[in-house]
Amino acid sequence: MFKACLSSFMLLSLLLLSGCGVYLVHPQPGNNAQWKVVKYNDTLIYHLNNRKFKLDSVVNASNKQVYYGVDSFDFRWPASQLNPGINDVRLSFYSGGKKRQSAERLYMVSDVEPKQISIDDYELLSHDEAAFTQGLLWHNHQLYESTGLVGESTLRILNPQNGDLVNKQFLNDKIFAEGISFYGDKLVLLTWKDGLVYEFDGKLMEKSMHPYKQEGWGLTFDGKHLIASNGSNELLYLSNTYKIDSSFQVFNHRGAVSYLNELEYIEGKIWANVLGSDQVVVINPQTGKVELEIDAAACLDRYQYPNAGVLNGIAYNPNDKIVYLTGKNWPFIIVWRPSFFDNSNN
Ligand SMILES: [Ca+2]
Repeated sequence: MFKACLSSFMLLSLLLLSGCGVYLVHPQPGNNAQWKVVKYNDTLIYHLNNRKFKLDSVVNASNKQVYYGVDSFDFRWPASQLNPGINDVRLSFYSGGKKRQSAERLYMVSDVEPKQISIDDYELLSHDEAAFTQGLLWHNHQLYESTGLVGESTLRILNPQNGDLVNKQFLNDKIFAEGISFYGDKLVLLTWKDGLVYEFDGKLMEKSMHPYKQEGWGLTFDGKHLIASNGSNELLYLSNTYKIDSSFQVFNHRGAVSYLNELEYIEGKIWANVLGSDQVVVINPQTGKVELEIDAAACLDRYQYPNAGVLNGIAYNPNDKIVYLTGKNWPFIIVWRPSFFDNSNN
């Protein structure tokens, strides 16, 4: 008797562990192995294998919400209940006195389809084609640039009127420099995989060095916090000791927007270029939704400049509402005053 009970218990445990007996019919698994993509107006449909007993109730494990009176072998659940981004959905299904469980990782996409715009009516500044640009910013009427590669990393000050080099400092030849941002009067520099963040003064003199326990990509400042990218679809709010305070996911109507790289905080939004493209996405930091996609591909003739790499520099002069864009080994810096700043009354 004990043996029989034990066997039943083991079988039930196995069923619970494997989620056997109930499965998600819709949405179908997509080509993303990490999660299933869900849209706001989708209905999630769970199907009960055992057709003997109808569902009595379903309990959402995350908020303990109970759904009664299902009276069906299927459970239909509006996807609008989910949060934007990744949702780990664990549901318990009760029928015929038994409990079955399901666990799904679902990705809720944005309900906003980003407006697509290209860059028009712009001017060009000269840019050092040897500069492997990793960060760009405007501060106190000067452009600051960081360039990468081990043994070649530099910090530079450029004249925003013509792009001329004003100051250039070679950095520790062991590090791979990444994004930069001013934080008060400190110029903060991330490194890619060196586990370090450096502080300089506005004249590019090194002041201090601190641990940074992750990959460094882009960096910007929203007036209160430093915001960093790490190559994923997450943006990180950093503390004043360069630890992660909080983070949020970035997504559009198709799914997660990964490879976020160089950043700039512009008029309440975060602009980020997407590694491997000439596209800049404009992100609402309150929601993580991409609201605008700016395509800079037409600005650079890659046949004429075959050595030009990816777009990787975004800076902003808030006084004159001018955006500066450049890339790794680009021959110029784009100087652009977007007309939509006038339309939004900013
Ligand atoms: Ca920047």
